Amino acid sequence: MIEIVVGDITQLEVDVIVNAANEALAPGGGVCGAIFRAAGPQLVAACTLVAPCPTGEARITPGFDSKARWIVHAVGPIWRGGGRGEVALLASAYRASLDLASDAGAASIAFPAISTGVYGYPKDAAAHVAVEAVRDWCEVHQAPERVIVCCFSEEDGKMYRGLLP
Ligand code: AR6
Repeated sequence: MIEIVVGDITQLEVDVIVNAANEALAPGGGVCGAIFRAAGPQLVAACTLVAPCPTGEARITPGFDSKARWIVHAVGPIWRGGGRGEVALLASAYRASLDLASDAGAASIAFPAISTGVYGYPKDAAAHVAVEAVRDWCEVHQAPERVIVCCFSEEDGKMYRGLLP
């Protein structure tokens, strides 16, 4: 049910790409920087209309100049050792993204490994949360049919594949 792809999320042919955003929905580095570059300047204005976005939630905007029809901006938690609700907040960010994509009528969605860069969430722990949250959501929803996790390195891709049947 979950597909693992290694590469740059902005190059994927999907209806929705998910951004690992900050609460202000402001342009940033990492995958966020790549997505803002791909979408062009209109994305900044669109984000100000739907910001702020509390941690664990998500917002949707058009994809503008990117290949995607929509961009879902999901705010994952900053890792603070694991005792500050990080697991629940990360799972919630994945679920909120799927809800928005589903409501928009998207048939496909691609996620990056939310929170595992600048926000410091340990990669293996985040992968478990991501896979479980997506699986649980897909068990009770029809669309989007294709759910992709886009890993930025072969090593990350291996780790995710190891969690799938
Ligand atoms: N395609 C797919 N994955 C990528 C790409 C890409 N083009 N570039 C990086 N990654 P991060 P966070 C991976 O730091 O930890 C931003 O400034 C990367 O290897 O982008 O949620 C925001 O504005 C890592 O595994 O997001 C926020 O302020 C993953 O994407 C803050 O960083 C997430 O790393 C969010 O931090």
